[in-house]
This record gives sequence, C-alpha cells and structure tokens, in this order.
Amino acid sequence: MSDDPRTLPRVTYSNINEDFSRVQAHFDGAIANVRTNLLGRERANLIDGRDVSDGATYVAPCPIDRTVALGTFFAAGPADIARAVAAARKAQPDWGRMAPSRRADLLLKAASILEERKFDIAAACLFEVGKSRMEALGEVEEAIDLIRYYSNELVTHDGFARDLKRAQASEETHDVFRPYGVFAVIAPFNFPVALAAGMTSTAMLAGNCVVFKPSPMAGLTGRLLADCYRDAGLPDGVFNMVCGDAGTGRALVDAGGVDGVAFTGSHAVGMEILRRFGASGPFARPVLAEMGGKNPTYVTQSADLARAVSGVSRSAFGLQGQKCSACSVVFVHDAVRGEFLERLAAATRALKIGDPTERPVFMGPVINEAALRRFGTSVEQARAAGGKIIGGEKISGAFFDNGFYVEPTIVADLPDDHALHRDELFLPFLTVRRFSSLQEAIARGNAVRYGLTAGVYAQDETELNLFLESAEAGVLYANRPSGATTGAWPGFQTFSGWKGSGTGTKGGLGPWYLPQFMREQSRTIIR
Ligand code: UN1
Repeated sequence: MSDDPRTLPRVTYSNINEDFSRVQAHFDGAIANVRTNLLGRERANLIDGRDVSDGATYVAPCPIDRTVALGTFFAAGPADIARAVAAARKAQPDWGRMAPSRRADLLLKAASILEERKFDIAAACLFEVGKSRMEALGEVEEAIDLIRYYSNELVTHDGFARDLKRAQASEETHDVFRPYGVFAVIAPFNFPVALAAGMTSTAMLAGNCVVFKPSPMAGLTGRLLADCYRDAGLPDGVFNMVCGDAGTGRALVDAGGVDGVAFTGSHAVGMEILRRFGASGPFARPVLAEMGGKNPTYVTQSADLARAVSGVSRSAFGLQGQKCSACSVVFVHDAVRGEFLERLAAATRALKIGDPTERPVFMGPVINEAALRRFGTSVEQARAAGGKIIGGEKISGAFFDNGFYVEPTIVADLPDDHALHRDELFLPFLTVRRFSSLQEAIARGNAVRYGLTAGVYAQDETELNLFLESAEAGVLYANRPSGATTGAWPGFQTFSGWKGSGTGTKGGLGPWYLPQFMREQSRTIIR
C-alpha cells in the first residue's frame, strides 16, 4: 500500500488488458483492509446530516461467501422517510439558490474524497456485488468521472442560463433552468457506486435535494458514498440516505413532498414508478428511469472474429451478465457461424469463475437465490425447446457452496420466436440466432421491448452503415474487442435508453443528462 493511489494508472472498462500490476498490488491491501475493518459493521441511515439507526435491522450477506455479512442496515419506515423528505425540502431553497459554481465546487470536493478512498470503496463494491477486481476498480473510477463530468457541464454552461432575443430595447428575456425541489433516487445493486453517484450528484448539481435509497444488497457502498458527500461539507439535508427493500422504495415514491424520481433498475419497476408517481397526480412529475435491455450483437461475414469473440464474451459474461448493457443475444451470419461458435465456446470455457478477490477471476457469483432460480428455469426452458446448451450448470463443491456460482451459458438452436431471445434475464446467459440477411437480423433484434445498447462486428462499410442506420438502441458500438455492448464511459459515450429501456430521451454520461433534472423558465422583464 505504499503508492499514492492518485499516482497509479486508472482502470476503465475498456483498458482492462493493460499492465495494472502496481494497481493490483495496491488493491490487495485495500481488500485486506476492507475485510478486516469495513465488513460486518452497523451502518446507519443519514437524515438531515445525522446518523439515524431507527427501526428494523437486516443483515446483507456477501454474495461471494454468504456466511460473511456486509453489514447490518436499518430498514427505513414511514416516519424516517417522512423526516428525510422534510429535511430535503427544508434544505432545498438555499441549495437551489446557491450559485451553480458553488454547488459544483462542493460536488467536486466529494469526487476528490471518493478518489482518495477509491481503493477501499472498490473493494467494498467487489465484496458487495461479487464483481471482478477490474470491474470494481473501473466502477469507482466511473463514479469519480461522472461527478466531475456533470460538475464541469454545469459550470461550463453557467447553469444553462442564457439570454434570449429582445422584442424592444426596454425588454430583456433570460432563459433559466430551475430545480424541481426534492428528488428520490433509487439505485440498483449492479453498479452501486457509479449509478448512485451519477444520479445523486446530477440531481444535486441541478439544485435539487436528494433522498437516496440504495439497493438492499448495496447499503455498504451506499453509506460509503454518503460519507464522501457528508465529508465534502454538503449542507445538512441536501443529501439523505434511507435503506430498505422494495417496500421502502415504494413508500419513498409515494411520500408526499417528492418532486421527481431518478431510478435505474428493471423495466417492471421503472414502469410502475412512472404510473404511480409520474402520472398519478394532478400534474405529471419527472421520472428519469433507465430500465434494462436485451442487447443484440450482429456478427457478419466481414467480421474480425477474434474481436467479435472477445467483445461478445466480455459483454455477455462480465459481472455475470448482470448489466443492463450486457450482450444477451448474438446474431451470427451463416457463413461464419460454425467458426464463431467454436471460438466463443473455447473463450467462454477459459473464463475463470470463482472468488473475485483473486486476480485471475473474471466471473464471481450471481447476486442471490432468485437469480440462481431464474438461471435454472431459463436453462430448463432452453433444454425443453431443443436448444443446444454450452455451460448451463450450477457450480458446487467446497468454496462454491457458499454462494450462487453458475457457468457462463450459451444457447444455440432455439426456435427463433422463443421468449429467451426477447426477455431480459440479467444472467450470464447468451442466446445465439442465425441470419443470412443483416437487414432482417437487425429487424429481428429490434423487435423487443428494449432499446438500450447494440453491437456489430463488420469490416464492410455498407454493413456498418446499415447497422448504424437501423439499430433501435440508444448506444451503438462497432468492432469493439473490450465489450460488444458494454463499457460506456462518462463524456465518451452517452447512455440513452430507447423504448422500454428508459423514460428520458437524453442519456446519462452525456451532455444532455443534467438539464433533465431542471425545468426551464423564461423571464421577460420590461424596465
Ligand atoms: C448497467 O449496465 O447496468 O456501459 C449500467 C456499461 C456501464 C454500466 C451501465 N457503464 O456497461
């Protein structure tokens, strides 16, 4: 642990093949430190700047080894939620009136604190989600960049204020963007640091105050992020955190006094929030939801197969397929199908599954028993429909019995109209479909409710253009070996969920995300 963490190279999702030996050595120390000093503690909620340890407790298990506790958390009840929302409402007028550059300074301070603590927070995230070392480090780097990117956007655009045209000399019109008030932010387990930091920092930069609810599996990193905000000196009540399960989330959305919701998670829950919250009152309220995907990749006759195999296996099986951006269906041209499948199967068999605290491990466990059951059912359905299955087994024995470990699974030869080609599974489960016409394949890939990411491997420009012009998804990638459909990075990609993948029309990670947390007001004044 001798190196200053800020002098070490940064891990992103796309540079994962570089030499990170110094980073790895440093990370070993952080993993040991987190194991001894951060796991298994009691973690209070944060309301109005104070730790609140009221109500029923629950223990969140570590998915890598379920006999280990991540910590003990307090399920916020209606009274806690009401206090958190009231604290946010009380703090909001001053916070919203503060100059954008001052809000940005405070959030940038939080990003610097997160950077100082990044190895510990990445190790906590690894234990919490069961993600690989590189994915955990990359995620915390992403969180830091998200806060910096949005802060910079706010300051560069001067809070998005601009002067409009004058109808006469004595008249002036200023166009300004104003906060809504209080945002509830509900985050998922899979990117507990980056998605939480992205949604909460944006809401606050825009001048809103926040009541944040992490996933019940991810209260540990939720609280570590809350500590960064608190230690940066955010005024009391600007950021509040309440833990709990779906019931707490529902109670938060239903609590009076919430003006907007930012949510990342399943399509079903996002749509429920849109109906219950967005459209249930006397006027529409903003619901900025990112809601999953069924992301196709097309491997054409002109593909560089080495890149395709690498990109597809990384995107399908990285983080055990538990990404809304995961590649879950691959369309392969008949002419290259045999060779591609053979090479993909070999690459998949070579992926190391096990304890992700160990350096060579690429896949850890799936998050919980429900995910394991979904895996079992999906394999059964594939088998019953005559699918050819590679993998498909639960891994058991010794260490593996302490968590839910499954094989990365590839299913070919399913009937083309099978639901496994269309439904999001959130598992290391890839279905293979064949094609002879790329245009038709893209139409079949588009014929799902989702539209988040899509990838192609094609060296032929006509094929490439056909893909770019016709794929119905917010994030498109071509010929990427680090990930066919995954790995978006703040300022480098935008992340816009089309169709059933999102409610907003502008993506996270990009220049248009922040203004969605504000409403526009024009002010015409004659003096
Ligand atoms: C998610 O997949 O749940 O692009 C969020 C990616 C990451 C994660 C996005 N930025 O793969």
